Amino acid sequence: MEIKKRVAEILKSTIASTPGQPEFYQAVEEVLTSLEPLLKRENKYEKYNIIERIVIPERQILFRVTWIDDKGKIQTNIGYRVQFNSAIGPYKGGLRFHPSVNLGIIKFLGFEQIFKNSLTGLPIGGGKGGSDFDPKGKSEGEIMRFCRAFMEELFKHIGPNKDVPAGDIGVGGREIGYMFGMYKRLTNNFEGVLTGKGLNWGGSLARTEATGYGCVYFAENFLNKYDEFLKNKICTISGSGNVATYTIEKLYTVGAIPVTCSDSRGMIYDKNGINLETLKRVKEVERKSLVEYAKEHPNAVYTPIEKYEKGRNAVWDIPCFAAFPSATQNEVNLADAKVLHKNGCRIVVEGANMPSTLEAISYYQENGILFAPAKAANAGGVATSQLEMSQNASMESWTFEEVDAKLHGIMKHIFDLSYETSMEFGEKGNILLGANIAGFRKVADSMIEQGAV
Ligand code: NDP
Ligand code: 2IT
Repeated sequence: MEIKKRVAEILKSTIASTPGQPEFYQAVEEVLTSLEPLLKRENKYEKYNIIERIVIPERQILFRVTWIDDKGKIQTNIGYRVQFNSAIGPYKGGLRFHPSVNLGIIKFLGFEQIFKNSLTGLPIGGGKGGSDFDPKGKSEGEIMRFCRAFMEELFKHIGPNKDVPAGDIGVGGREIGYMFGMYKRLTNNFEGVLTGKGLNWGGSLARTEATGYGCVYFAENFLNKYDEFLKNKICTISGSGNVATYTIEKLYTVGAIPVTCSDSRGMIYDKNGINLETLKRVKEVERKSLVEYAKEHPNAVYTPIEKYEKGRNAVWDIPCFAAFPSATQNEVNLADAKVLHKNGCRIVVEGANMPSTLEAISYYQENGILFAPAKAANAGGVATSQLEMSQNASMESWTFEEVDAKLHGIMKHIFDLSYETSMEFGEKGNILLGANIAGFRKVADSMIEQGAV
């Protein structure tokens, strides 16, 4: 059968068998479409039914999380862990705590993670998990009780050679700490079952910074191919969490000027550059809204989301050379992409997972905007998680400089591999295609070698 038709057929059967998961279909469509040139060239993937198999998780775990709030009332949430693919290593991927979490979201993230992890060149499979628990407005005690309750079930399904979760939206060092404590209590094992741990108890230096730093390293590798660079360039960033903060930090190091950040309530435009110290204090320490940032910096412009133009993200109105969407999925749509282009944006670097809609991606590609897709650009986080696993397994701890140097090397490897693969398929500079094909090939070939499992 013609490949295009076969891909359409698999997409259709995926939709029919897993209703109500639009984000998952979007991720599947993006990956399968870029695989078409490979599938045309090599018939082994069809022969071994790889595409049909790879879109189905090896296992998905759904569980009730029951915990007690500060008023003594019993609260219930849903917990998820999707163990998507273990062809090249134990399942690896973050946990997201956000009210929007559902099975489709966790599946899209888990599916993307398979190829991202493969691209790093490290031995890690793909998985993702989380809960619809909303950490906003919860007390410290409630966060701890929720994390303990979540681990009370999750511990049965994870392990250092089985599945190693980490953070994602709403899950940072604090939550990893509470979950690790509970895992240890339940299993009586001190082992590297989670990454993003505290530095006193098995965490790796530079893991906190890794995703954001990695995005900037990736952008520099990409731009260097075109004799361009970030120095003295205006950059816009969405989000103000882990990824956004350390993207901003590294942008300053390379001499760029990061002028925006945002959260779920609004955005800041600080034309002389975001004040990193205030940002870290307001978001990491005080856990408050960016309104507080605006109060301290009267020159900064704060726009609440009620004031955004309908169907638009106001961050992308600010003219920039490089845009780093680093908050959440589908935060750059076609209308946003058009404004970025009109204002002369040269490159979009995805810190978040799937922040661009399929229409926005096509628009970048048709209009000469360099596109650094999430699974390549933001892979520095999970790669450094694997470095944490490696240190745990060998009972070593490496210096910040050692880990950062390895991260540098890994981001260069991911870029080179994606770029070379784009050339191999006659699509020079199409990093989306290069990343998808290179990430897929390693996993798919491993699946073939491991037989019908
Ligand atoms: P954080 O929880 O640290 O920060 C998330 C930020 O995005 C916050 O500023 C939050 O606002 C904002 N945000 C979240 N959801 C929405 C929404 N629906 N609308 C508007 N703003 C929103 O998460 P991370 O920085 O860790 O993750 C950000 C993105 O990066 C996610 O897509 C994640 O999957 C991806 N990622 C994370 C990695 C990591 O190592 N942490 C690795 C690779 C990718 P508020 O403060 O108001 O909640
Ligand atoms: O999306 C991601 O790559 C992450 N949230 C990090 C996963 C990890 O295991 O470090």
